Amino acid sequence: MAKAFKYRFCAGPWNWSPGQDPYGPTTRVDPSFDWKLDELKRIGFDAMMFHDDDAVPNIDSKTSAQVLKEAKELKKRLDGEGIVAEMVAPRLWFAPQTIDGGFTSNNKKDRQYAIDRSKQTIDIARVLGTDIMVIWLAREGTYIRESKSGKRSMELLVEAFDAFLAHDKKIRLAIEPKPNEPMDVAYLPTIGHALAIAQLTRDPKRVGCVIESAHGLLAGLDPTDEIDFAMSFGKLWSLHLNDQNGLKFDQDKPFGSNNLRVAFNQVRALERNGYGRNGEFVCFDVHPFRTTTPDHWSAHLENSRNTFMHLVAKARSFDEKQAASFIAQRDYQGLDQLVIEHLLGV
Ligand code: XUL
Ligand code: MN
Repeated sequence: MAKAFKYRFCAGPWNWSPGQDPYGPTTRVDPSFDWKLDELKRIGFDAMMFHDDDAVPNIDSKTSAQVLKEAKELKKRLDGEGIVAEMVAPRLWFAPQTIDGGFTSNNKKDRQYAIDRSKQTIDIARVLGTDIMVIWLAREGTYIRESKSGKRSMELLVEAFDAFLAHDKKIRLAIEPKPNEPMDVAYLPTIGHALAIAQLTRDPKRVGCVIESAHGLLAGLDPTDEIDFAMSFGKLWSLHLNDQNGLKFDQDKPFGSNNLRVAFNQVRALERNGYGRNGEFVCFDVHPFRTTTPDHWSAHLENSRNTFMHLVAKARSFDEKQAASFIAQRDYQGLDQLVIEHLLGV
């Protein structure tokens, strides 16, 4: 474990959300992009992740030339501030064309909209200097399973991914799986599904994944296993750390907020596997609590980073020799208490 290694941190503009939920309106006035960029710098983060319409607002009302012009202006702006664009993701789930899904919609014209918009996202990524397009397959699934053929949906996903890989010889597709919400049941619910479908594409090496802790938990999995699995394939290209209290709506809680031990194990896996050594960023896909006032508007990000760094220290100071000895004796009771007391600092 190289102790001098410095993690680099990242967040998206949507992580300063203004407090709305399905049952109530915003509780804070949405700040400007400039404010968010200043705030990202103030808290010492290194990179910003973008949806296509974070990079170019009202994107569907603009021509391709206008979109690229604005992307170039943004790139200049980011360079001036010393901030890297970590990835760009097509925000397909807001558009009227995607109410029945994007790439797996039952309507051919609407599927084409999803493909064209994603190709444009790749063009934006190229301008912003990142080779990662994150694909969260928000509406690729069903409300009732009889409405689509699962096998046909897989073919449509592969067709779309192949179109993206052909559109740009350098782009890497990072699939962000999530098992449900907004759909009842999603296609590609786990990292295993994401990496399996990669094998059906024209260039499996350029199809990998991003893990979000909460999404793994929603699938009933331990996100640590998702990390280890993806990193066994060399395919964990980004990371959305956060937390989640059981199987309910996607909570995007601060990292470690709900289960410190699960967070510790995620950090330990990242340390063991050398996450970040190929330039990957640690992103926090977290949201402020609805009650947050504007003067604490970045606390969830700073706290997530602080918790992460405390857990890095805990991972590095964990008594591996003692742990190995418990493992050799199959004394998992002893190992269990070793972890608990280490986390408690006693
Ligand atoms: C949704 C989610 C998205 C993606 C980016 O649950 O996590 O914000 O991370 O599209
Ligand atoms: Mn995410």
